[in-house]
Amino acid sequence: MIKGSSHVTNKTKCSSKSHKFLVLGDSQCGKTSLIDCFCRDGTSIQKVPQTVGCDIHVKELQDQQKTSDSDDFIEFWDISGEIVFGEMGRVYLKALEKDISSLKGIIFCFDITNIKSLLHIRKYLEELVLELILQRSLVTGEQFDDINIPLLIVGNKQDLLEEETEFNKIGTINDNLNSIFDHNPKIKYLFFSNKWFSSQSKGLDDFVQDCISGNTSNLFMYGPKQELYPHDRFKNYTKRKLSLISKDIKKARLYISVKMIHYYTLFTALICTFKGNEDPQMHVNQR
Ligand SMILES: Nc1nc2c(ncn2[C@@H]2O[C@H](COP(=O)(O)OP(=O)(O)O)[C@@H](O)[C@H]2O)c(=O)[nH]1
Ligand SMILES: [Mg+2]
Repeated sequence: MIKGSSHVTNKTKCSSKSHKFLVLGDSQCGKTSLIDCFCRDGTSIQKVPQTVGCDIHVKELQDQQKTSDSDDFIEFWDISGEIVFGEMGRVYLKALEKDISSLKGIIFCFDITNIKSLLHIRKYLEELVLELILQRSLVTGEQFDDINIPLLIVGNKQDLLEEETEFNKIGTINDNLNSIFDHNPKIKYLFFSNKWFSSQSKGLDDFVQDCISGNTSNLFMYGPKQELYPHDRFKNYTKRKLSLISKDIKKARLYISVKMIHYYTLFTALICTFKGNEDPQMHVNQR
């Protein structure tokens, strides 16, 4: 279990021992409420302030789970659903990219009373998560295709699920997830409600622990090879591949220019030396 701790807004601890999780999902789907409950060890509060920009919720790890003597902690990057695809969202994602190797997992939230918020998962994965994976491959040198990040899908506001429609709703959610993820057996989702979160926290706790310890065999891993909507996927995949290639070409061009300057300088120096040696001699002979 993870030890209870604090909730920090717009603030991050500076330590190499942070384990980062990105919390994605549409505005008002319950991201902040979920993470707030989790960081307060299930003590639900009914009203959380609306996220303006990005909230970073911090939770400490228990002593036995720390990888060293330093203060290990978890950071949940909860970026407002309204801004995540805009310029401001880019700023927060760029900040996250700076320490991209400490990104341990992604929690995608949807509102079970609004199925559209689940369907938007494609956009979040294709436009944001693949971008982060691309950055990671550029920073760490890992193969773009081989990078996978654990993904947890969470349906919030379970208390609003009415008994009569619950069965149909779960069927619709399953159908949609199966069509998006091509019946991948590892794809799982959890339901949560901030009204009875303490009894449900184990699912989220287990996911976080597995991501941190690298015990990912039972988790769903999302990466460039994951089939999502084959058409869009192919388009985005090609776009990213081209961007990687163009970055390589830029690097190669820079390398060639530096080498050319180097050889040009060497060549000119040789000519000068040669001329410098020859000229006095010629003058002597002429005289
Ligand atoms: N009934 C119910 N309402 C919830 C639940 N979680 C969040 N809410 C409400 O949904 C609204 C948006 O929640 P918030 O956490 O700010 O969503 P965010 O914009 O995704 O961060 C708030 O009014 C919350 O009180 C839940 O589990 N059940
Ligand atoms: Mg919020």
